[in-house]
Amino acid sequence: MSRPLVILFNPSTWRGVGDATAPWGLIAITTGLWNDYDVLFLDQRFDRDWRQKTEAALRRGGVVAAATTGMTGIQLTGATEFLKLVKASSPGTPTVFGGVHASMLPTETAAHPAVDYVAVGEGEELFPHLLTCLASGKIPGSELPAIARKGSDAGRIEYAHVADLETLPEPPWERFDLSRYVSRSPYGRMLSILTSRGCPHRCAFCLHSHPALAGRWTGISASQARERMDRLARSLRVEHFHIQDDNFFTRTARVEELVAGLETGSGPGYTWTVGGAHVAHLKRYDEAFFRRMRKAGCVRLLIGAESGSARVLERVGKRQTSEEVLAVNRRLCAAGIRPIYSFISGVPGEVDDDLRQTVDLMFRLRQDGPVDVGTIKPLVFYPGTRFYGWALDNGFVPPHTVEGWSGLTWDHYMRLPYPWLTPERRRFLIRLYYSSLLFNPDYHWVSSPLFSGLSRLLMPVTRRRMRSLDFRGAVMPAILEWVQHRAL
Ligand code: B12
Ligand code: SF4
Repeated sequence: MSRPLVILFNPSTWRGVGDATAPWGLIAITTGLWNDYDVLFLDQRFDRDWRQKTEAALRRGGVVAAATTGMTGIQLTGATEFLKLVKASSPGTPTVFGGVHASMLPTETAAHPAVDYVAVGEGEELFPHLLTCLASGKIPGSELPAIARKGSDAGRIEYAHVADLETLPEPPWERFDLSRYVSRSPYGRMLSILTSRGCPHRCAFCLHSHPALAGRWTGISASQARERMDRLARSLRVEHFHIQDDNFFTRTARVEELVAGLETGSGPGYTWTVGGAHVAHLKRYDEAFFRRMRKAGCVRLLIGAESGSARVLERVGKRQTSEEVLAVNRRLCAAGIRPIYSFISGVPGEVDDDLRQTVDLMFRLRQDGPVDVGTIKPLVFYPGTRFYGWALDNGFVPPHTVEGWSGLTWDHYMRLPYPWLTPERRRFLIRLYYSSLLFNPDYHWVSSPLFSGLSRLLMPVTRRRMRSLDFRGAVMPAILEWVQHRAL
């Protein structure tokens, strides 16, 4: 007799842009399944025939659940398409929605006609429990408080946590075709990975300001991280890892042990970038340690600088100062690690002077060496975050359907229902964003010789515009905006 089947679906992120990040969340929740279930794993970005495959699986029967993940924004379009297809083809097949968006808005997500169950929080232990219930024909009740369904009492839903990443078995990488998540990068064949989850900080725009997540951090050990990277490098010929942890540097001892292990001999044979670094942790390291990190393969760090204004940093709850950012920047540049920064605009209460200080910080960072100062991105108020509460108090009327949330991305900034921003202010923030993009001729997310050439040519104008915050008549930012909209 064939084993029960679970269908897992990863919806597309940006359509036109070749995002190849592996869906680690979905992969992680299969860890405990393989003994009892078969898994059909579909990724909308790669499986163009996902509809046919889903229908064929449902026709064969024995599907214990069809489940999707989803971040707020465009992924919700694919997620709901998938769930609707399942319900249209096989109304009796239980459907499950998990991941960040559903976890933040469980009752609303469960109200969707094509959703039976919402998995709230981390799924490694929760999902197998839910499947056991479904496979035996039971309706999950109070024994699974992190499962929401239609009519669930919002006050009783709990957020599921895994105790400690170190104690979880390694996800079964070999079960997946991970080669499709290996992409090209300036450092060779690149794979995104994670070695930790969570962050001890609570920046008001970030998911980690949600009460269920606040302060939590868990990571695999240095030796587990090393083994994971070595193994993936060997099996997939990976030359560069993009470590997408929210806050990789949370545990100093773990970082030091990992670096000590990797720096030996001629290095690990691959390089790595860290996608989530906070200056509050980086400031602990001196230049000598950064040199050791460079020897251990670290080539880039993506640092959330957010703002040059102390007032804004305080409002956000980002525990750092511009002087600290500059000091870390100098040490990283001296050690040969390339920093990439990210900034935000549209923070509640922000005035032009705050933005001027941000621009000033960007100019100062550039003085120390080859730095990608990054962009100043207009803030989107995501559900579950501290600023989301502020947005609701200030007239934001959120969508009330899953589909409605799919348009809530900064790419639709002009249309976001944020009544505290006039159309002129939005236009200004968008122009600032695209001008800041031009301020990065070698921006790693763009990597186009045409963009690099043009932005170098326009640098004197861009500098003037950024300094004066005057974008009237700015043609190039408008063209970039048009191009980006078409690509997304
Ligand atoms: C990789 C990543 C991306 C990738 C996409 C990944 C993908 N495969 O599609 C890229 C680079 C494209 C991306 C883009 C963006 N991202 Co992003 N991204 C991440 C990041 C760093 C890691 C995601 C991940 O793999 N996590 C690890 C896994 C293990 O966790 P997980 O996915 O949450 O899964 C667990 C649970 O949620 C649950 N689960 C998940 N799915 C399911 C499904 C079922 C059925 C069940 C039972 C359980 C379950 O179980 C899993 C294991 O415990 C997270 C931060 C983070 N560390 O999570 C941000 C994060 C998800 N991104 C975020 C944001 C804001 C964005 C952007 C808007 C950024 C921007 N300004 O442009 C864009 C939006 C793109 C879009 N809307 O399409 C926010 C999400 C906010 C929100 N409400 O959705 C996060 C949480 C960052 C943050 N700290 O605020 N991102
Ligand atoms: S430091 Fe980064 S990951 Fe941590 S709360 Fe702030 S923005 Fe989120």
